[in-house]
Amino acid sequence: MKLGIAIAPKEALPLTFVVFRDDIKLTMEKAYKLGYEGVELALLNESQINIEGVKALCQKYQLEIPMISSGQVYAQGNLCLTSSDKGIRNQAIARMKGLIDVAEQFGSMVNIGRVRGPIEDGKPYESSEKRFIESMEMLALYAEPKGVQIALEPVNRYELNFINTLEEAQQIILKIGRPNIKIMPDTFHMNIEEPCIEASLVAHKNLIAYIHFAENNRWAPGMGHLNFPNIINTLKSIRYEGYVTVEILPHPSPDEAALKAANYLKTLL
Ligand code: LER
Ligand code: MN
Repeated sequence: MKLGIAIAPKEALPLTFVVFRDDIKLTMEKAYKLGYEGVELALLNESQINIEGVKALCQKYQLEIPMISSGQVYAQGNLCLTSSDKGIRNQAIARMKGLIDVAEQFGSMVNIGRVRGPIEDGKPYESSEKRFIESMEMLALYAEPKGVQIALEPVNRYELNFINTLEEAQQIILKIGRPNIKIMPDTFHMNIEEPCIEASLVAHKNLIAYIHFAENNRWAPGMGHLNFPNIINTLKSIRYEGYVTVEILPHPSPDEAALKAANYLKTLL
């Protein structure tokens, strides 16, 4: 398994769950010094980074960009894939295609977390689901020739009322039927939604492509009550070899959170 850390450009809203919201060069240097192997970039749109510049930083600091994440597209851009407003839906699809183009440049995946959007109030589940399935099919077909995988992230019920568990993600992936859509568990959400974190990881092992690590309180692993030794042993037992990326609050400070997470997880991985 490889260790990653989620970061965002300086302009990102505080709602983004990243450790560092700062100059990308500075945070990539910090990630490298702390022993992280990759950085997940949370982007609002494709023009937020200079691709060649970030490629050079990846070389300099021996870092990969395993994931381009899209939480800001929903949190800041208010765009989502289930919207009954066709204009908003099309803008969300266009925005995600832009992020897929960025992902192609770095050999990254792209995540679909909150940007999938909610089941709209008072409207039937099936119509939101249908819009989501159609949008995902379009995105998967766009991403496929670029070699980009799309990672669908179950999110807890207090943040979104659509796709809360790994099983719900698996069922909808089967309905979409595209081979480049996988599951991206996040231990913070799993702690709220899954009957047993370890059992759910085992049951969905064939679809898991990437993982977010955060404590029950969204602080760094080791600062809450999740059993990370057990979770990591389970991931080893299913031969998971992808990234575990910390997506945590900058508590007590960004530098301390990044250091605590790295120190704790390196001994376990
Ligand atoms: C938000 O809670 C989260 O986990 C993100 O990765 C999903 O957009
Ligand atoms: Mn997450």
